[in-house]
Amino acid sequence: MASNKPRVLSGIQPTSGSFHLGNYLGAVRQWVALQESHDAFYMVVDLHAITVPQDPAELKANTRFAAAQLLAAGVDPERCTLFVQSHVPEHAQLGWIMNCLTGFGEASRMTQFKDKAAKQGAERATVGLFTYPILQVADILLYQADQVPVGEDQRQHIELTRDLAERFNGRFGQTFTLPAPYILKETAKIYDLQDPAIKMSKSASTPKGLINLLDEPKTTAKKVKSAVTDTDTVIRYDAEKKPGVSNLLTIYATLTGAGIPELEQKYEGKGYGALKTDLAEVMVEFVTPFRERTQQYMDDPETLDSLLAKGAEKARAVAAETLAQAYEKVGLLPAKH
Ligand code: ATP
Ligand code: LTN
Repeated sequence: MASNKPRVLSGIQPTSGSFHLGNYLGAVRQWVALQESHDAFYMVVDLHAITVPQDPAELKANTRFAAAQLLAAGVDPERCTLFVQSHVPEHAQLGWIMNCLTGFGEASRMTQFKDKAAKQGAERATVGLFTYPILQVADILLYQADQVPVGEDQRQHIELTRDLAERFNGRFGQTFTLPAPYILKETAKIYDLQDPAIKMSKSASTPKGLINLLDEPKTTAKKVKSAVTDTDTVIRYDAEKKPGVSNLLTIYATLTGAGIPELEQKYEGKGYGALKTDLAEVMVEFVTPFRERTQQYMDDPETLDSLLAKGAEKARAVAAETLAQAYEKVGLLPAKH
């Protein structure tokens, strides 16, 4: 049945065995909230994951791990459509159309591409990595999404999506909805615990600043306790002057629902040690059941796979309709049935 709720769509890559805290606070948490008020489509973007070299067995395992973690975080297949990108071939198909609409210079300006290509060395970066954002455009437009819940690092890709949707609509007639980014200011960018000037990322130079949700809770507690702060002692939110402490306050506030002013008051006159000890405990309380739930889904891959198959079927019904419209508009001759 068609829903009259606004639609959201987002994706996460199965490029690691565990989500990190930045993924959760920046994106997945919003996915869970939005499935209540929106017609939500969430996917594990395995086609995006192969834009960098992958181990086949690991990719397969990580795809299930990603789905299991989404379920453990509260993504509910009864209230949204959860699927794996490669199960819906329309993504690659619309991706091609979008490739043919994107300027070479335009794609060259994507900062994530530039960063990732620089990391690998220009010779080793693939054309797939170059067109990564364009596949993301297809992901979003196929579902006529109104909003896309992501972290700050994805803003430019959503802008590209709007540009290409407008271009297509202008050239071929109204076809695609222009999506808006859904980026919560407070958690748009979670920082590395060892270097609060850079975003928390799975490709961090040292694992000490990266909180993986599936790490041993003891490891997590240790990482929180050794987070870099500053030489001052006052616990106050000031993203510019006190980025380390501010990051810890953001994490604390988001996980507990406490306000930042409330936390500042609670820790008035107390040292960083007290804040870190308490936050370590909050983290452990969060990750312990999360790991258990993820493991339960992993222990039953058949159920997991059939749940993903159902999701793909639901997704495909929507995607196929949009793709047929796009093919028709572009002038591709329909195959005779
Ligand atoms: P990484 O930098 O770890 O490689 P990514 O952006 O390539 O992350 P994805 O798994 O594709 O990894 O990201 C999933 C979601 O998590 C995206 O919406 C992204 O914006 C968000 N995200 C990633 N890191 C952070 C962060 N440090 N703070 C807030 N959101 C983040
Ligand atoms: N590039 C995104 C993952 C992604 C995505 C999407 C996000 C692929 N397709 C569609 C939102 C909508 C990232 O998080 N690195």
